[in-house]
Amino acid sequence: MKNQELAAIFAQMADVLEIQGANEFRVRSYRKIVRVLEDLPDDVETLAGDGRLEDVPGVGEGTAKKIREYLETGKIEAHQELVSQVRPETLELLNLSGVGPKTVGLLAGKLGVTSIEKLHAALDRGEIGKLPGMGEKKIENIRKALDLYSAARGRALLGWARDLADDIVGELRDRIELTEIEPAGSLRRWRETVGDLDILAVPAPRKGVDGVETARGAVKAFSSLPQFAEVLSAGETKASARTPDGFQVDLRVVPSESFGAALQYFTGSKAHNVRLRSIAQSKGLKLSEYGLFDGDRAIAGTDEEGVYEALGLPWITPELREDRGEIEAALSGKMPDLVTIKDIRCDLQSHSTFSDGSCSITEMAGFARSHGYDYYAVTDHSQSLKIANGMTPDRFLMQMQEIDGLNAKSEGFRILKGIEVDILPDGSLDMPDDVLAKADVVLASIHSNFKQSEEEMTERILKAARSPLVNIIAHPTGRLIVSREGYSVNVGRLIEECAATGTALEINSHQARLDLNDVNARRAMEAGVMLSLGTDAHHPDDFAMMPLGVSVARRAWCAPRHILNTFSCESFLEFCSRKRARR
Ligand code: DGT
Ligand code: CA
Ligand code: CA
Ligand code: ZN
Repeated sequence: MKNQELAAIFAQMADVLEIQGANEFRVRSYRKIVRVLEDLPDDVETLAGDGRLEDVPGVGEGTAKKIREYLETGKIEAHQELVSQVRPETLELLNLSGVGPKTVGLLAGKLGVTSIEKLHAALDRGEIGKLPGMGEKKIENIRKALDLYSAARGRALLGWARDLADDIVGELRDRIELTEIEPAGSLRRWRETVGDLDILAVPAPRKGVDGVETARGAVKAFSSLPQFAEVLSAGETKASARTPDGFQVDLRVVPSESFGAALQYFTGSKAHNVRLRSIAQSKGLKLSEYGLFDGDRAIAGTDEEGVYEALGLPWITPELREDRGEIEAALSGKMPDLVTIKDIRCDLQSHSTFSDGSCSITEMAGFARSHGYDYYAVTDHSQSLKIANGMTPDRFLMQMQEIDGLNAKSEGFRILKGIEVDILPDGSLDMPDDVLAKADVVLASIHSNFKQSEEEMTERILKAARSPLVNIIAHPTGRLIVSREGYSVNVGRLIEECAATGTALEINSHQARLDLNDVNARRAMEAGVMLSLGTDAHHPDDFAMMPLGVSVARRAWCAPRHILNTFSCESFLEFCSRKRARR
């Protein structure tokens, strides 16, 4: 839908005007249009086609004209004109959580702070405190936001990067014949963010053409891919290019006899490689991206398995290659039996039109079933989450009735009656117990009062975990990768409480969340807490994010038995009712 694109454009206009200190009524009128567009149930394109744009409350003649301009030309002149008045580096400051256009205007106007770098410097020089309204607390928050943003800056979300990698690999395969092509680096290890993409390729040998020429052909094909806005370099066997978003992709063309060694080397991590190299040295061997050598003689390198084997190790799955104990486990023959996507029988968090999802339960269920699942849980929001159209107890009861009806008509597939109930600021649940007791599964999570102290926040979540009705704490830390630090919950305490009460913790599998992350999920698993995977689907397409959640579970060393989604529907329901029975 064009609605969201337009909302983003008007929001940016409001931001720029506010940075410039424009008349606040003008700013407010743009913000209002943003809200109208975001909440509009109909497609603006359809409305414009029917000549009904001006009928939408809040859309005046001027706005309607701009919307039509966008629908016809793909841009709005007034927007481009406004944006050209501020530097893109200045607008980047808006990505800092808690820093709005007013603050940016102040920073730029009074201190000449017009970029992330300049903000760093100004903070170090202690200049920010001189600005009106900048107390110590606020400065501390800016510093935190800056750290968080800098750590992830220029890095892409894993899901986005994987889609890009698939596109590039597919397109390249269409254009030239390849014996091997494999994205390596952090992407192959399924790290939650990816700094740049490292692709390795072996072109197929061609009669009468030498290796140098085939390599050049591959570099040339890569350099002309439509995914790139700019080619940074293109040599004999190597090329680097950048997408329109500034994301860098490297191609390395390697000979087939060193493909395995190159794949091993460029998959990393650096820490894992350092360990492998020292194992090689201890055996009097030399490991590099060209192969494993005994003197001048290559003893492995064509495939990765061979490299590990020659070092006396089983092949180690890329998700574990972080030097977090995988070398020791491999040496002692104690590699974990990791969960795979094939073990997953359901999705345990999803939304429907009963709250902020965009499809009916029937549509979502149809898709989940065609996805190969045995069951899935509908978990709409509860009423205090107004922006998500949360359900009142009555609507939840109605929903459960509807699900009973659907289940009665279908065999071999079950829709679970679930809810994602809000944990209110005092730790109580946003739905009466007697209504929750009718559900098959209850997820509880935080969507308000993010700023509570660690003590308050932790107590708030622990209280929810202690409720016999709560089965799963959803997105337990609330972090959004890149854009929002989690709330200050003591994860260690939460894990203890969940272990004691038989409550599961979620690995929210949405690409922007992946919450719990790999490190915390591993702590939870080791403490005996069950983990639950949910894509938080608001649309059937979102179910496709499940592999991301599985990758977090794998990076957390989880076997199928640690993951609720590998259970049959009966066993899962048993898990849920066991907690209630403890009451
Ligand atoms: P990224 O791109 O920041 O998300 O992370 P990676 O892991 O993809 O890192 P990148 O692209 O800098 O390099 C790809 C792999 O190449 C890395 O995981 C391991 C290997 N590598 C790069 N530099 C070194 C190095 O100095 N020593 C060793 N042993 N390996 C390296
Ligand atoms: Ca990389
Ligand atoms: Ca790289
Ligand atoms: Zn949610």
